Amino acid sequence: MREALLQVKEELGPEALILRTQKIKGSLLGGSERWEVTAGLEDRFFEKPGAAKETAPAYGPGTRRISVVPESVEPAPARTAPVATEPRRDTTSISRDELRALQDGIESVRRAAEAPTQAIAAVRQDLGQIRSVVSLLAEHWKDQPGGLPVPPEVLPWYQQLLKSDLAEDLARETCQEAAATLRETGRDDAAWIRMVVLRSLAGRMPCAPLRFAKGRGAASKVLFAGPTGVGKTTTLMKLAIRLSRQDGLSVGVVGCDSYRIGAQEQIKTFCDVAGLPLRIVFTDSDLDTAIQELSNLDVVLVDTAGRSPANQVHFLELSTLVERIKPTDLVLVQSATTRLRDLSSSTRAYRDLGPSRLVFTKIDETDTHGAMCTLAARERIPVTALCFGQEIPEAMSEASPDELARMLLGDEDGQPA
Ligand SMILES: Nc1nc2c(ncn2[C@@H]2O[C@H](COP(=O)(O)OP(=O)(O)OP(=O)(O)O)[C@@H](O)[C@H]2O)c(=O)[nH]1
Ligand SMILES: [Mg+2]
Repeated sequence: MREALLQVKEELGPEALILRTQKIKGSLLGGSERWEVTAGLEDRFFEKPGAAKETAPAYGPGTRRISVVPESVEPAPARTAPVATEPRRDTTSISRDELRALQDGIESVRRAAEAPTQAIAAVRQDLGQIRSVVSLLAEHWKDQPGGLPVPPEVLPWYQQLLKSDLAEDLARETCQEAAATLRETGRDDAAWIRMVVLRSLAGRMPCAPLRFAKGRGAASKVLFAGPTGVGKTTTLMKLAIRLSRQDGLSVGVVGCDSYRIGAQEQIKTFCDVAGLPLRIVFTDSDLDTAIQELSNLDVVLVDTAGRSPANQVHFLELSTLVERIKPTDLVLVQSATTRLRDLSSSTRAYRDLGPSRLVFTKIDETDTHGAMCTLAARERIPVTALCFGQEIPEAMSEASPDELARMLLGDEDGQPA
């Protein structure tokens, strides 16, 4: 019986329906006992799209009658007799084992037939849930003054930007501008929508490299400032190596951090290894001398102690230092792991010192980069470099608007998560 059912599945597939099973006894002339299973497929499996429905019985075209002789009861000599003779059928007697085998077989065929149906049911259920979430969202936005914040075609990107912690007003303006461009171009395929959103976002990200002239005779002075422990000294070291090794500039370092234990060791070890001239300063006159001595180099990088903007005495010291050095560029270093509120308040405090560039560090330590992008866009201080690790100088790249935008939107061919 099992063999017959397996043959049914093999010939007609898992959709096969068992119409009838019958045990056929062997005849006196030598025919062996066997099972006959009549199975069929619904007409839909045979219809061509658009073909007129026939009046044939529902299981007509695919119906098969399959007879199987059970191995255990096959008598060897019976083979000699012609099998063309119609066997005598007895549909009344069936053993308990045979009945169980029959039920098992029917059950396995039923399960096989139901498997795709269950998968479709699961997808339907998921779709139903998604639909109800979307309608809940739409309901929520409907009650907001003005309805949806952005047109529906860019709504998923708007949500993606919010998820990456970009400020709501920036996300909304970005997507509204993108939607206006989409309307103008008349294209609405997914890749194009992403491109237009990326352009709109990149346009809000101010970036500018730091470039220095060679052999000018007067050193450009670049001062690094920022909150404690954000990676000022590490960034300075990365830049020092880049400028000296890659750009071929003569670079000197001034260490002004006499505050933190180990700060001088840190920068001294680095300069020894990198072969760069270093001056450690403690007093104003030390500072004047150091700057004077290194003034014939192309670039002098000045490391300062981390200062909390909340500590007014420390901050005053830093202001005095900046006044004295009059740096060509003041690089404000901020960590990408800091939340927007703190980034904004500390940047506001450093504003008075006139930062000309921003560097974001520790990008490797967070997946959400919206806060730092919001800061750059709002403060309009050009971002010059992005640092994403402790390795010197590898873990640093020049910042570009496209790169910042991609950090929020995800991969090239990706869609909103
Ligand atoms: N993961 C990661 N760690 C970094 C990055 N930049 C710096 N660090 C690490 O952060 C720690 C502090 O770095 P420093 O360069 O000493 O920071 P700082 O701002 O000079 O610190 P203070 O001078 O004490 O204010 C060190 O362990 C660095 O290796 C970065 O981009 N990613
Ligand atoms: Mg430091």
